[in-house]
Amino acid sequence: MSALTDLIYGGANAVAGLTENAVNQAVEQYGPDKKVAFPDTAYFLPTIYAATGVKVQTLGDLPACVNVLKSLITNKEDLNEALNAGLATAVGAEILEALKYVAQENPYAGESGIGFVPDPVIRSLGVPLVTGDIPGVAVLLGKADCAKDVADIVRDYQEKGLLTLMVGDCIEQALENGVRAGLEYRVVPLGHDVTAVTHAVTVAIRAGLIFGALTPGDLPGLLAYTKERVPAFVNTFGAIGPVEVSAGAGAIALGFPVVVDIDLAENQVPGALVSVTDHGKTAAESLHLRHIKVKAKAVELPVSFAAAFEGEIIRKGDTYAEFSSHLNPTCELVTMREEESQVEDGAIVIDGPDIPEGATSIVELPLATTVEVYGERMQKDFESVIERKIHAWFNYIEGVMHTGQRNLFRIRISKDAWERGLRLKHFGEVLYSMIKDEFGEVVDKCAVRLITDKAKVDDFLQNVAMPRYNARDERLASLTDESVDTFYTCVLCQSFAPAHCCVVTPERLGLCGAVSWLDAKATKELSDAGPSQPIPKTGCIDEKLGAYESVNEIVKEATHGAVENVTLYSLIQDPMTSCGCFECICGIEPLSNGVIVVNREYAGMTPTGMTFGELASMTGGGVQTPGFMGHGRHFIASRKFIAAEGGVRRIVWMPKELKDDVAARLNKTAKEEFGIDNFTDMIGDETIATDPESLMAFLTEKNHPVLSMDPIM
Ligand code: SF4
Ligand code: NI
Ligand code: CU1
Repeated sequence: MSALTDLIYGGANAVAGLTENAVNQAVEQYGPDKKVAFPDTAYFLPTIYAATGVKVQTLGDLPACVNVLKSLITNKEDLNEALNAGLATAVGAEILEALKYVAQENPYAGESGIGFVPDPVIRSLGVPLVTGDIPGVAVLLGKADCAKDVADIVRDYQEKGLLTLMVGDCIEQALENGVRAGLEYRVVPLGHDVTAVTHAVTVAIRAGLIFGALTPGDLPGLLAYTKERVPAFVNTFGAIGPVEVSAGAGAIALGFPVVVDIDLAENQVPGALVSVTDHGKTAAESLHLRHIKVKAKAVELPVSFAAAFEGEIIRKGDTYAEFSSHLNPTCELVTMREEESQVEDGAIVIDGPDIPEGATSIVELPLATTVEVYGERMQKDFESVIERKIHAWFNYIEGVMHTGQRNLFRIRISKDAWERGLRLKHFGEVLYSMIKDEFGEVVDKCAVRLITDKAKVDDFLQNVAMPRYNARDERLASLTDESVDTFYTCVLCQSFAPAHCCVVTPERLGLCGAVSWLDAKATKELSDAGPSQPIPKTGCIDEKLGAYESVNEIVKEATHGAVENVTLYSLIQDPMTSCGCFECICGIEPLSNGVIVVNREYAGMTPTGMTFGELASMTGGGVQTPGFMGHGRHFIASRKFIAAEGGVRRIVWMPKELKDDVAARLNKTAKEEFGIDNFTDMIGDETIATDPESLMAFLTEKNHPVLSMDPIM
């Protein structure tokens, strides 16, 4: 037997033995009826569920899984057979980790790792993955001979936008060398035991279940999905024993190349298991092996500039300078100019005092971030599309936090970034470079002026920015589905959900919440063959349902025949499909005859008896599930929200945070469309009821309009 297959089988057999013992012991200790589950998932033990279709719910379900696991270990001298044994190791690790959750409610409390990654987190990664903001996922395992090397590699991945998942002592090695960890930094420590690698594996597997509409039990389908659609790879550090090698074999079986930092000599498997002994080359070689392309950086700064820093929070005590609407006039505005000569391309001007050097307390300044663009194909409608990106771009700067938009925002620059040389002019460079990079098709010329003179900011805010915001709001309010003759598709999510297509209309944004009709229109202008294509509004079949021949035709084509009929406004009749990254889901609440709406962030129970995760698992992967539908937050207050079933009047329950967030707009819609006052006061939330009976009592007390409506189905 070759040394490699020898090692794989050795590890797989060892894990199988450990798993069998642990399962027997747990059954003995807790009894076969004891529940076993990972937190916040609708996919049971995901590897077992996806590979075999078995829904493990109690300890008594596990012995049969152990037998399946053992049957995968054939000990035959053949690399593919050995890779299957690697899958057995993955299953064993999953069971061993699940048993930790039987013994303790949160076995990872007090650990530097987070353990199991909940479903909503995976859903939230959908959009950045499809847009290439997260170009790939790195799984780091083990302990390197040099801690600083690990930190350098993680930082390299971070700067390239990758998501890094870490298992083992490499976690401390990175943290001790200044790497900041957390989902917001795209660096997530999973745990120290080698079995914690299962928490990386199930992320890939659930991606298939959530977005790919995989049939549980379809193992070949699963392996094809992870290989083709999940851009992950593994780096191991330090000496690796049989267990690590067999876990690596499992990764290879899923299509993820493994780069080790020891010399494997003839045991390497080209394209799949590779030795890179120079840590300086680990990252580049890994990306090459997985064919991950990283967008070239459009801008050079004294600090990092990457999507990985988007969620970074800068506390007051760490702040060097701040531009805050609470203390000073502020605004940001992108305006289009009609004449080429009006815009001096590349001009970056600071109009007013710059941030002073050597300040001993927080510098507070006014700021008007003004951008003027000219382009032959530029349209006024694209101003807001570009302007909204300022938030993301400024946040990409390491050591900078941006919240808010328009005339209400706060920007903080950290002391650390300041010391490293970040200055105000760099903000101008970021805007110029990113606008040229992302909007080059429509922007020929671009000039940035950062106004910090208080009187000038005030003047600009009152006389230029506010009137422009108001004009845009009027335009948006007049943009209805009736007023336009074109809708748009968005198929960006097809890289994960091949059968999914969003139809974006002025009153119905994409379900991820990130693509409005204006965005889709701009996307079409930016890239002719891109993810958004126009749908002429022709061949109306049923106005109330929002059924159009043209929509059906184009969606059918865009989904390669997977979806034949789609309505724009119905939850029941051919509802729009879901990919998996929806912000909210709505579903029928049968007792009240209404619908509940739940957002991804809400982890508690709903009156349907299902959590967000469980509801979400009912739809996704481009499948139509009448009665359940993913949608964007903003859609809730739309006149078109399930208009075919009677509109927003059907909403009977929302988590409190969501209800409060949409209250003003939702109340306005309810009043305008149905003459209902203070509608949200009639809608339940988790502080009122989480079961249908108490909810019903509340609705009756409030005389909720749904009580006098026709049955929803
Ligand atoms: Fe994905 Fe739809 Fe959002 Fe496009 S609009 S990114 S397809 S969820
Ligand atoms: Ni290659
Ligand atoms: Cu999506």
